[in-house]
Amino acid sequence: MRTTVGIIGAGPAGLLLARLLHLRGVDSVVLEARDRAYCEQRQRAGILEQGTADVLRAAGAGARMDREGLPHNGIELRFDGRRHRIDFPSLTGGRAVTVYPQTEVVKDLIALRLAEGGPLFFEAEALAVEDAESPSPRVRYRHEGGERQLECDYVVACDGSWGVGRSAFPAGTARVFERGYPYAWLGVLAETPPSSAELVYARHERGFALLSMRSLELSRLYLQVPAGTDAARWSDEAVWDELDHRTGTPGAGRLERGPITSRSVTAMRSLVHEPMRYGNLFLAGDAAHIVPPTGAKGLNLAVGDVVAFARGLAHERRTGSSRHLDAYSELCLRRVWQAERFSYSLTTVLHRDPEGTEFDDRLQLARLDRIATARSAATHLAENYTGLPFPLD
Ligand code: RFL
Ligand code: PHB
Repeated sequence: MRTTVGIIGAGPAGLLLARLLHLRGVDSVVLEARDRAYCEQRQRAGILEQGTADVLRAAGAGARMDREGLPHNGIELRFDGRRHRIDFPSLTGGRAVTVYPQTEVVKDLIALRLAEGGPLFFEAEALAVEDAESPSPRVRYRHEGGERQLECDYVVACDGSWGVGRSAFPAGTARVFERGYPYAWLGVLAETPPSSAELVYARHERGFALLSMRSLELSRLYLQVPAGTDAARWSDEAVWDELDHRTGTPGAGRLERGPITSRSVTAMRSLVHEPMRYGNLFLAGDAAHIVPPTGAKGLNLAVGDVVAFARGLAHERRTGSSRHLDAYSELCLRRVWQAERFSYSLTTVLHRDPEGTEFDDRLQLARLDRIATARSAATHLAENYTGLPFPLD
């Protein structure tokens, strides 16, 4: 099989890239290791930056998001018995975010891809990218019991943090910058209306807690837990009690409890793979970088990468100049490092470091107090949370 762009992975990055290329008249083939139901049900992100929502609309993938997504104009910080709201539009010249689950973004993009008739193969696992430095790189993959080859002009590995794309960089051509954190998130999905209209980020002596949502009927809740925690060891009652304890402030009321339908523990790490290109192989999304989830940046970074690739390729086709495509890695990495910085900073100001000292506690409170009292500090948070400009914007 032959195509212009071979895309590995049908997560948000791969699916959106296929759609953006289709709209620019560029053919592509998407190879996805898992089945469709798995891709559509994997519980992950919930927050779309302003720019991400705009890109989905421009790609014709925004209709259901605009009907069912929830526009959010702010978040609430809770710390030291205080509640403080950050109002996005007034601090950013009108920008906001949308609560629309990643599962739904993925469903919408899969439906569009199948409707437009573009090739999307499920249960097609890429095994290796070969001849990446040549003008015709290949993806070797397994599908329907046999091994096959996809010949391409470009390969974009959108295969997440454990994919094969990264391993096609020969030794010495890339560097990985990485950082771990001594804590993790226990995330639960609960069949109960969100107890607050906006997301609540709480810093507490016993650890961080986040009250989020998937819809007006479904809550998504997170607790900081020690790295390596077994989710099964937390009873439903213990989860609710701890959420109440960490998010409770005078006047906040108790959380509305409901059945917990899923639970999982997510490790926290930061990782950047530099560069994001080798020859005609490009990395996009989690394949190139990981952020701790606190800043809600992962999916939005993935969108920025594939927008940059699609714009760069379209520019080359239109003008014959590979200038933008050549700058892909550099342009994406600038935005990636800004998101790494923001995610790190929000993570470390809100989580309890088990090795931390009382001095660190005081410093956290001082940083939060600054956000609550200085417009410049609140503006900084709001600008980063609602999203910095995409490459080539
Ligand atoms: P994905 O979604 O991991 O998709 C990669 C796809 O590639 C497939 N694959 C392969 N296919 C073929 N051959 C192979 N060899 C393959 N190897 C892998 C996989 O099956 C999969 O379908 O990566 P992508 O597209 O880069 O998207 C990235 C986002 O999924 C991720 O950054 C976000 O979910 C991160 N994230 C959040 N991001 C936000 O922007 N806002 C949020 O609110 C937010 N909350 C979160 C999050 C991630 C979380 N977890 C679980 C890590 C909350 C959590 C708890
Ligand atoms: C989520 O709803 O999954 C979510 C929201 C905000 C975050 C992280 C995760 O910062």
